[in-house]
Amino acid sequence: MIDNPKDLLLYLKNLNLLTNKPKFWWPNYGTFEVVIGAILTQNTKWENVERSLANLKGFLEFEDFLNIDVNFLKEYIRPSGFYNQKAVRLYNLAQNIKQDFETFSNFQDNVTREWLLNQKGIGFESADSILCYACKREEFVVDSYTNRLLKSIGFEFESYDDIKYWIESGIRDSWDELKEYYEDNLNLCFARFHGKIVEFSKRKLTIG
Ligand code: 39A
Repeated sequence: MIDNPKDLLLYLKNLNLLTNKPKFWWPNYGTFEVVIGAILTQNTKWENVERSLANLKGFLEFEDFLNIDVNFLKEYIRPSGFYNQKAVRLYNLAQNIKQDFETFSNFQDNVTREWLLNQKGIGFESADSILCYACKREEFVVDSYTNRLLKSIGFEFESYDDIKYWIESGIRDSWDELKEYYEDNLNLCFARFHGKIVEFSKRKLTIG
């Protein structure tokens, strides 16, 4: 029986779900491309995002993306759906990063969850994806897969933040036991834990 986040992590870890995946799971971890992917993946499959990212070749760096024409952007990201809305939101987000942080590196070091949540089109999941995978912060991403998996093992929560707190505090409380697997890097642990949940769910596996 799995009754805490550490046991869930160790159960998933045993399944070797991230073999042949990048170390931090999300492709091009620590780059502006993650910000683009975090918006594009809303309400669509990751495979559609990959098609959009391939179309955006040459515009994936922050400084290049700032100069993209919005109408071209709309066409490039068409495979991920809601492309008119997502293009305008992504374009405005990039301009706001430039205005408030000047460089992407400064954004990575100084952006807050509150700043992200104040941007149009960024909810909890997108904000935490950007913080964890683009800005290398100790933030766990909760998504519908996480919700469903926890429900299947008997845990139900009232809000996004309740799940996030349960997982993050559970992992922090067991860190002495877990840190040897994650180079004593909590961001690496949260990045891989979320990645394992997504890969587990996409393979339609179940526990018990
Ligand atoms: N749903 C998803 C994903 N599925 C994913 N990968 C596979 C690699 N990423 C990065 C984000 N969301």
